Amino acid sequence: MIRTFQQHRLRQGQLLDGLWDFVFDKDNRGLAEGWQTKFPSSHDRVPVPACWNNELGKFDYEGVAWYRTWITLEESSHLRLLFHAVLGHADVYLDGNHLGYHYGGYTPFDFTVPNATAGVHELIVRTDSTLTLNTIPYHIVDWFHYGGIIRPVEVQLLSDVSIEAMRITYDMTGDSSADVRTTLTLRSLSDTPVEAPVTLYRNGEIFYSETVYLPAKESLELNVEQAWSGLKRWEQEDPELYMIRAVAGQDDLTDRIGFRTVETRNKKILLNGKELYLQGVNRHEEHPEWGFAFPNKLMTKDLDIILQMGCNTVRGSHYPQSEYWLDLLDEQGVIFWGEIPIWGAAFPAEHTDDPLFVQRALTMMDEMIKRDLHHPSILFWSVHNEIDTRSKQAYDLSVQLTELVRSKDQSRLVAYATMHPMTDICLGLFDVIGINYYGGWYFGHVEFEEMLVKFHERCKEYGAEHTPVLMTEFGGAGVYGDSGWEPRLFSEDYQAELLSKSLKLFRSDAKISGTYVWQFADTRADLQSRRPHFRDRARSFNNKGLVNEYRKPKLAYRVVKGIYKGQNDPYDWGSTL
Ligand code: ADA
Repeated sequence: MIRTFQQHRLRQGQLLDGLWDFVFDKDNRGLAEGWQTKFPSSHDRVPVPACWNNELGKFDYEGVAWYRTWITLEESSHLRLLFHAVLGHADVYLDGNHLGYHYGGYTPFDFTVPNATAGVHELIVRTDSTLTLNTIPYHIVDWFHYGGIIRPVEVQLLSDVSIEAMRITYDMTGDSSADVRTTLTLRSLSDTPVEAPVTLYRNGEIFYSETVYLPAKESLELNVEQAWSGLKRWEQEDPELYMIRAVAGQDDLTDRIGFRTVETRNKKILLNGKELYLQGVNRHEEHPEWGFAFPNKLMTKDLDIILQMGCNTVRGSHYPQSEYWLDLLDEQGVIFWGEIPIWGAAFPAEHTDDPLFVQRALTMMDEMIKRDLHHPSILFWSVHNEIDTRSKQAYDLSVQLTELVRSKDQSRLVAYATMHPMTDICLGLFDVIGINYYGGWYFGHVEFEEMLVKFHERCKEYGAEHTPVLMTEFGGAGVYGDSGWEPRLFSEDYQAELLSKSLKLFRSDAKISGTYVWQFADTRADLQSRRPHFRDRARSFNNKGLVNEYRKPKLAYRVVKGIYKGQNDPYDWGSTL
């Protein structure tokens, strides 16, 4: 399932899950040799959705690969092909015709083929996972960048009138009342003008209906504005959700919303007017067996573990995570920080303004907001992580991205994570500042308090004295199972002690509104054979997880849980770390 609930009851559709024909195209020979030679009889088959790097013998391939499957139509129909996520570049062909191209990795894209004929159709996808200086992420990145069709592909049959999009926004006008705007984009694929009855439901009850007229092959926007009362807010302890369903002619679409406000005041983040203290972890949606094609069942387990340790928030490091995951967070009242994969610890400033890179960044941001707009759990849209925010290029990129976000969605806070708190020139551009700080791991620990005093001074200089600050990353590696009597680097003991000390420090600073431990689970690091970076990643993993890659708890998990749950830290660390 893509969501935890069904989005369509009338629209027919099917997931194209299963084994697809598959070939690598190492030398990028493309179409020149024709479709048949692309799939010689010896071609492989791989599962979709999946990452090819998880299959035997394909571990370290980065580059072009072709996928093929077949679609059978009983009768002529309007076809919609919906790709929920394909890593990197994707070109889609139906019966040899190029339907289009998408660049991205974690957001959906779709193509409509009106009047597709009855019979069997060949669907081919060319993907390219190559990372370069202007891809997002760019080629140096601290996670294993897989390749493949990582989320489901859906084939839907559209009726003559279909619902292309539904956008619901609101302004709270009181504790339990809101002005609600619902915008439906309807599309006609009919050769003649059509009329369609439209009905909107809230939790199964009609709140609007009208008959609309659509000229042949045109789209129409229907705007409904209403004042709603008797609403229950989405609160962390009681996350009330509302199902909104649109039916237009033979088509339907359901989504889910929650009513809440989020604002900042005097360095605090307020949810429904109440001050929040955030206790969280950074979570990659990654697993050694599935890569980024993360199964729903494991999402439930991840969330159980995260809730059990007393978290009320998760940072989706470093890319848009599955819609199913966001649904679970909505249902459990867990706050989410969403971001796009601009990961810049080593990204040279002079490439940050490459027009193609900027264009890709804006598109990714736009697509993420479009996809996730209705999730009440998302409070933060974060535009980049650890880029060189001392540079003019990063400043300009931040201006463009923050402007885009604010023009698309004003119901959330615009954020970023900086690794240059003492030299950052972008502090004044955001609603929330995240600091990534690896004291005690990459450098000494103790300067932090002094640094923070100076940092708060700098915030004043940049007009950010009231901007809330979150510790968005901190931690150290602890190899699962390596424990002993002393906190050696890379031992579970060292990691646990470092996190205990860091958390106590950050939690004692009233100007910090929350913490995200780096990280929830160990994740695969980039291939060292492919690129010479991250050679300190023992086992080729980023071992800073509180649990290992199979979700087994380390000492640090128990220590952070103790702190987040307000119990005393039972460990007498006794070292001078
Ligand atoms: C950075 C980065 C993370 C991870 C971390 C680390 O802050 O944002 O993705 O690489 O450092 O482990 O060093």
